[in-house]
Amino acid sequence: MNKSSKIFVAGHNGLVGSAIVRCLKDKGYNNLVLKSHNELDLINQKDVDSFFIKEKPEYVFLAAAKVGGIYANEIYPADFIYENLMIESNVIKAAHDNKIRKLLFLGSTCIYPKFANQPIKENELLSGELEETNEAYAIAKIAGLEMCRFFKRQYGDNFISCMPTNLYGPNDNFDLNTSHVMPALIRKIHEAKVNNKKEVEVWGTGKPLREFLHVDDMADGCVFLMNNYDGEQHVNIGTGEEISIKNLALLIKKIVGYDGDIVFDSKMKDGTPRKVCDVNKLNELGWKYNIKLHNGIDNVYRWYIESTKK
Ligand code: GFB
Repeated sequence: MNKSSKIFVAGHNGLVGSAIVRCLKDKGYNNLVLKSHNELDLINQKDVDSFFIKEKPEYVFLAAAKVGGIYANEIYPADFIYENLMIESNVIKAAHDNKIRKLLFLGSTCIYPKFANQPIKENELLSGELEETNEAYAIAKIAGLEMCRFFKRQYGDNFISCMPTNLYGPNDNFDLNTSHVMPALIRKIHEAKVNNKKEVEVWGTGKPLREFLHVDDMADGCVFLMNNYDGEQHVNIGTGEEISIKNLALLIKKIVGYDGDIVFDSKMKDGTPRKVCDVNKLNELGWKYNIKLHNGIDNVYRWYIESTKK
């Protein structure tokens, strides 16, 4: 990409898309095409085709998706598989039809088998059964990365894919039912502190291990891949480090300055026991993450306080 390249960031208002826009602007890319959900419904193929014919972007970051945490995935599987398949099919096909220069598709490390060898290498894909709590989303994301791979193979389109690990950062979803664990615990522990609650309830056993990458690091990794990678296989983006949900809750408790108790609700599901990704492929390409977990959580907590000020 050069600084005046026309770049479409699909999903620019979300956690991931807004970070990619911040990163592109910081690096001096000033010709961005941004359409909100109301301006462009990516589920409607005719609207997507007309948009691409009119705007003719050169580069596309496909960050738009229907996303959510373990509970949202469990209660809305049909919405997760349908909306994500429609978004990715419409954008990838329109990108092909309009011969755009390059597209980066963003998936998630939940595409890997529940009991994949850890750390998870890219070639573990489709080597075993999926984690049932996010199977619908995972199948949609697997379809998206395979669609990119097959359009590259059949037509020579320069469509690449990356699989970020669990992400967190500003503009995250803090709704306690549909969010991921990081924003949920930041909000729950903050509200317990403010309201002098004796304890905070964490879902599951606290035993699962998760890897967390700050979304500003993820965005930097995506711009790096757009400029430096043209391979057929997808690329993991992560830190290669993991933490238990229990220790994550204790870390957030320390950062927030909450002195109540952390208790566990074992009626809620744990989901996959581990999903730390192997980041050697990306490291060997020349990119590593920067934002350490403690600093990242501190950054998001300060953003959350500012954004919830009355
Ligand atoms: O982040 P999370 O919802 O999704 O849950 P996954 C991670 C772990 O945190 C699970 C536990 O073991 C949850 O039970 N947890 C504890 C909580 N307290 C809470 C809470 O208050 N809220 C939430 N949400 N979790 C997601 C997939 O899996 O990974 C998505 O469902 C996506 O589709 C994402 O792929 C990257 O990490 O289990």
